[in-house]
Amino acid sequence: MDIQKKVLVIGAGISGINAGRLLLEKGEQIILYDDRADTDVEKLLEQFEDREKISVVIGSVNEKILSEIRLAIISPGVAADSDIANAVREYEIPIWSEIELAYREGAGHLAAITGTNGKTTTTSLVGDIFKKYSDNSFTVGNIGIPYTEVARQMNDDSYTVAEVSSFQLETIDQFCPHVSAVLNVTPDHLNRHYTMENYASIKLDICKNQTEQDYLILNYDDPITRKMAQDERVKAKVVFFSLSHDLEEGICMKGDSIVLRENGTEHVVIDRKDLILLGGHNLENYMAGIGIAYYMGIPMDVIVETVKEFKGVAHRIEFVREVNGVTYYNDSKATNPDAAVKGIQAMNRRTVLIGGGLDKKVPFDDWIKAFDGKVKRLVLLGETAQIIADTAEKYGFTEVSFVKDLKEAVDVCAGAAEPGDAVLLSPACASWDMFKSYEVRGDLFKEYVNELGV
Ligand code: UMA
Repeated sequence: MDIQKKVLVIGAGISGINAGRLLLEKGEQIILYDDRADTDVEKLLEQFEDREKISVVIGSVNEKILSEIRLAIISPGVAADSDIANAVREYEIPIWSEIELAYREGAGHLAAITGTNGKTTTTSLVGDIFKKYSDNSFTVGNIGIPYTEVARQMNDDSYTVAEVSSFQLETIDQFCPHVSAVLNVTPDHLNRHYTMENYASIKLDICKNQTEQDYLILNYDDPITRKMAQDERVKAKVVFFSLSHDLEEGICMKGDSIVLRENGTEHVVIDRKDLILLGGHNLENYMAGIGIAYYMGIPMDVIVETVKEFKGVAHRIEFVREVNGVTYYNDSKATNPDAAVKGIQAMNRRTVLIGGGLDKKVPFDDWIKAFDGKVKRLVLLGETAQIIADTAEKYGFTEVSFVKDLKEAVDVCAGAAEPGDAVLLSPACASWDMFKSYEVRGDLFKEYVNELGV
């Protein structure tokens, strides 16, 4: 990267801090920008070794600063059409996503996974497969480890899997995985991307730099991802996976087994009884993960061995504890209605359900319809509490409690549930109206559940 002027890093969360550190290591001068008026600048600077080469700007950037920079690295949480991004663009300064910077600094074999749901589980599975295959592997991105944190440790032999969100794909330039995957596209983040067409289109950008040598894994059962195969941006070889169709080529079910079919050859990969994670959505995650690892060149025996051992990720329909005959599950990762549909579908008993959170302007109808007589009481908190209650009422569901915080939610659930019931935190919304992240929300839920009856 040929940069004499400064680099502006937009957003001082974990992406911005790690992008900043990488740039400083390369000898760049950086300006770190954040909106938050209460940012503790001294504490922020403590996170960098080379403090002379960094300045922090809070609130807004003036013309002088803009004239000093030639590249901006944007954090995923900052919208590509935010005031700061627009100001940078007016000066014709390129804006790269944090993953773009990491990609240019990284090396080796790269797989990247996007989709509305299942991407963390699938990324984690592929990460485990890579780890079993090679001592030189990395699992990065939206899953929680910024790509820029480890990019400079990579070499030509490294195997990396990146979970990438639409926020991160919005400002890529040359980013090019050898195998990419779009698992599914359902309503999410419409407050940021406005329309489903735009949201889906940003997701498909994952493949825009791929060539005929590369692979794009798509879900055949999702009408949006199935149609993506015909998009003019797709140059890579398309491989479909399907839970409900028998595919001539690709990954699908044959009876109870997952099979991978390629050029007339069929690999019987694994029987579903040998899988730990339950539910159709997890079979899809397994199929996608198997396809991604296979087309990354990982031997099938390594794939099968890892798939058998894979136990899933925290905050995804995670068993917490049984108290007084009531089973508590943490599904804090259900940050949109489609994920929450899967959460409630996985319950096989009467359930007291906690929902609500940040308003992403997405409809809750499908989630409420999926209650299927199982939900005994809906305990609501956060920005969307009333919106969800109104939607529920539309479908005749009125067993609703409003609570001010998660602690009260757990107490109300403990009071409402009877032995044999489940309590499920599966909010259908992002956490950011009340918590720093869905992990913090899920950890707090587990903490409160663990305090019950003590
Ligand atoms: N900020 C601004 N202006 C804005 C918005 C934010 O200055 O308009 C500042 C905030 O004040 C804060 C910083 O930016 O100081 C936060 O940056 P960020 O929101 O980009 O968050 P990071 O801490 O860098 O974490 C990001 C991802 N966060 C988001 O996409 C919102 C993390 O994904 C990811 O794990 C991490 O990078 C490492 O790659 C989280 C997530 O919830 C888990 N993602 C969404 C999802 O999964 O649905 C997309």
